[in-house]
Amino acid sequence: MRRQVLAARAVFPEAIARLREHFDVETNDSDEVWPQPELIRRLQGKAGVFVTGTEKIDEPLLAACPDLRAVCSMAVGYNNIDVPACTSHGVLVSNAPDVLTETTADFGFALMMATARRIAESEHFLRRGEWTKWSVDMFAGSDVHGATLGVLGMGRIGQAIARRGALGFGMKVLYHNRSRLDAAVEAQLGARWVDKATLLRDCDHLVIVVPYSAASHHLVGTAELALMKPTATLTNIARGGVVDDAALAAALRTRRIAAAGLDVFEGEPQVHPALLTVPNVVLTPHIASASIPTRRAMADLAVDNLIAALGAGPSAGKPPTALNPALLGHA
Ligand code: 8YV
Repeated sequence: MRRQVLAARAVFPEAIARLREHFDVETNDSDEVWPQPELIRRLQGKAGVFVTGTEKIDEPLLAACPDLRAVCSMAVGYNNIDVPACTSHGVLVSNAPDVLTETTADFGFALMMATARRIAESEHFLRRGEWTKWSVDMFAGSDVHGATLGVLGMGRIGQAIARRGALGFGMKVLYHNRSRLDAAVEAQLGARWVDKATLLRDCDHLVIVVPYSAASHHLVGTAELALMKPTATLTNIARGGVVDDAALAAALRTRRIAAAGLDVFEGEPQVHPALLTVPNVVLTPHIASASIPTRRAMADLAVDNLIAALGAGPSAGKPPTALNPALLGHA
């Protein structure tokens, strides 16, 4: 009998077709995020599930879905999945690293530049019909080239941003990360490790790229914003919750820092109302990885993982990007 899997969000038809070569597939054609009881109900009898960053896979769900053997996500961040709980239930988990690194770094850089050069704010001004004359300091922002870039979180995406800054824009690159990079990698990126306070104090443009966890909750709040230059910008492409959005909105309103670019929010898709009222912030709806080729590659990688995790396809038993590979062979 063919095994059953669930695709918990709508995804490219080609990805679903690949799953259908091996499994009976239930899809989410309305693409609504199912409430937890509904997700649990639909997972009954399913051996695997294709998820995105919007599904919560936790202990109660796992306890209620005893047939589940694989949870394969098309996101690189997996704070929505309790991996240790999955492991203890014998459920293989995979994420989607690497395929989105460069696309996400492009977007982080674009958001940082839009923030520094006040692109959204000036566009809104133009659309409102308020542009009646040129003036010398109209929407004058700060330079990106030659400035000091601060990267908070130096994983794959952080490194790709550092490379863009150093090689493309002649930026001085500082970074803070729990673990330091090898000296050779630091030299290649032209990046220097500093403690978090020094990073906040010395950078002109802070880009946040740390994964969300209890340890990174509100990593940047009032105290950290107080250390930054009043001319500095902050860009968050990591996860909502890494930045205290209320504190950031206050810092933007009082011009404690110059501007911010945000692609992720606490409680998204809700956005802190105070952020919607300050002009010096560029807001985007969690789209840093959203180029068509990259979203296809992310979906394909999740499908590869799901097929292999459930013992089918050419890589049967060897899902390429498993997060709890100790379970391999038990799927
Ligand atoms: C995704 C992301 O768009 O990969 C991640 O961790 O945050 C984004 O690339 C989203 O989570 C897809 O589910």
